Amino acid sequence: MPLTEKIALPKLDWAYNALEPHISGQINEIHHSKHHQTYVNSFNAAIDQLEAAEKKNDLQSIVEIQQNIKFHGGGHLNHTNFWKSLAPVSAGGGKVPGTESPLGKQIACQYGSTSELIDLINVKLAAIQGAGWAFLVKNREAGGALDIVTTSNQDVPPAKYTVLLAIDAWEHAYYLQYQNVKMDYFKAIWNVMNWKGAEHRFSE
Ligand code: MN3
Repeated sequence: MPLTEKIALPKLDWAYNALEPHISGQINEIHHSKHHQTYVNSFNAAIDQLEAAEKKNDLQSIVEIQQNIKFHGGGHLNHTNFWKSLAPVSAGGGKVPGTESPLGKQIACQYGSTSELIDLINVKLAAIQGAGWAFLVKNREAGGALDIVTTSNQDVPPAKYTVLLAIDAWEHAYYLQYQNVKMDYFKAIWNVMNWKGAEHRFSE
């Protein structure tokens, strides 16, 4: 069955250069208008190809196309979560949840403090081999407990999780600015982390 509508590149809530100096405008522009757009286009093309292959009962193609759907569809979902996870400092980016907020309380309960949670996520980001993602998630099957999940390539977190924050650990997310020093990128990104959005998603 075809989808009822094509997926589209989401508009950003901020200008490409609004996260500077932590993430350069050049990175955001290429990342959004080229990389993410390619995931969108390739997913839409693969959905059409799947329909054609299904009509021909072409099993070999069906299997191959589904791998493309997983990769490009995952790329679209992960990047959509990534853009929502970022905010300019002027719009509250980097401002961690207060201890009185539900998310702040849950962080304190499980990790001690937001800075300890950030350190832990950075350790997991550093341990990703090759391309991948780290996510702060809420486990809806475990009473809303927080968890840190990493995935490879464009794999998405299991559906029982609500993504609160998504961090892109692919080289294309930092290389133009940070080159091989990816830890500097992982440290800098917390200055523009949209915790307000995370609090909203946590409370949904
Ligand atoms: Mn990316």
